[in-house]
Amino acid sequence: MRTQVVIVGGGPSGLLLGQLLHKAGVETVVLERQSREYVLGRIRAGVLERGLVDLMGQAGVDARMKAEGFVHDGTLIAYDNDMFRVDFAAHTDATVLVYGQTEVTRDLYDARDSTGGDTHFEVEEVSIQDADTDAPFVTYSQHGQTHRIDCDFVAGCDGFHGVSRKTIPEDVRREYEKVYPFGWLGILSETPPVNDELIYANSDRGFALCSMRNANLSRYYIQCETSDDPANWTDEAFWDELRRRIPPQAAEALVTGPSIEKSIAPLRSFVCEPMRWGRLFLCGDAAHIVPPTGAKGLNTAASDVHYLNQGLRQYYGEGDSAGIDQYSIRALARVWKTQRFSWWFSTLMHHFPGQTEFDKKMQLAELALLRDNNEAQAAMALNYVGLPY
Ligand code: FAS
Ligand code: PHB
Repeated sequence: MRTQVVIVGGGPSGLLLGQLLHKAGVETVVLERQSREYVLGRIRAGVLERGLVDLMGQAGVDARMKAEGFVHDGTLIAYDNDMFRVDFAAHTDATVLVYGQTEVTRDLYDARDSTGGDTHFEVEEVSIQDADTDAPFVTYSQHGQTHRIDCDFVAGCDGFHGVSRKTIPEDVRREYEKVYPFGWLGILSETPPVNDELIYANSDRGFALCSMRNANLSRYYIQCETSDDPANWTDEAFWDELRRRIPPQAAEALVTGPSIEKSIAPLRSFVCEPMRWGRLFLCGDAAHIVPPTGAKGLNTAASDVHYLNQGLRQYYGEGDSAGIDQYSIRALARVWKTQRFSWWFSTLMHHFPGQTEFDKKMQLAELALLRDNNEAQAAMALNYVGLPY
């Protein structure tokens, strides 16, 4: 079998790239390790930057998100039993869209089906071969059969635990990592959100986040021990702890109900350089991970896809390889800026084990600056709505 671009990974990065390349007449094959149901069962990101919304429009997949997503032009920051608002519209010309990653992925799968995209689910033993030559190929097995796909390029969109990053030789790769000493325990509940905008809370008991998916589907997180287990938490214990971490006016307004999903995500900052090796390009979580505090994981995957889509269109459309040659440099320039914002916001909002009274004072001073200073709010707003591509 032969195709132009093999995309390893059928998550949002791979599917969005596949749809954008389809629009340019570039043929792709998507190889996904899990079943479609499994992929669509993951509960992950909730806030979309303008750049991702625009890309979904370019891919012709934005109708439902525009009809069902919630436009947010600000967010609340809570500390010291009170809250203040960061007004995105006052500082930027942009807003964010609250629309779950699950729905983004569902829309992209539906579009791929309708455009006849070739997607193989539940593949195993994917192996990227000869990526450092002009004739790369990918082998994989499925239902006991081994297959080979010859191609021009491979897009490694297979997430942090995929095979693509590890295909780049260790002596070529440089990896940067910071592991945070806590995780996020998240729940989904069929209850009305506590507020019509997100609430990020810094409390002495730890971080909390009040988010949502729609008018009757709320998403809440509390900072937890890295060794914690969702099974340790009854719904009642979760709600009680959440109430202790958000200001009284929010705690009193909280509508609780049974959780329909409960999971713990570890927090890490991670970047792999370069994001290209020969004819292999890394996109999204395959190349970088951020703590979800700044809602940058999915959104930084989108800017990678933007740069790679541009480069491949230039290659196939004009025979010019400048775009793909610049891919890693262009993508990493924005990756490091979203890493910085995610690290800054995570450091500001969480209670670090062993943090000193001085550390706490630094957090409170930074929060007071953010509350009172126009330029500090502008800097946060610009990063939150999404730096330009
Ligand atoms: P993904 O990991 O989404 O997709 C990779 C795909 O590749 C998967 O479907 C996987 O099954 C497949 N794959 C893996 N190995 C393979 C192989 N060898 N062969 C074939 N396929 C393979 N971001 C936010 O902005 N906000 C959040 O709240 C948030 N919460 C998160 C919670 C968790 C538990 C995790 C893990 C991530 C979270 N993220 C969050 C980040 C997340 O949204 C990612 O940034 C986003 O999924 C990135 O998309 P992809 O790059 O497509 O990677
Ligand atoms: C979510 O709704 O899942 C969400 C929102 C904002 C974040 C992280 C997660 O920063």
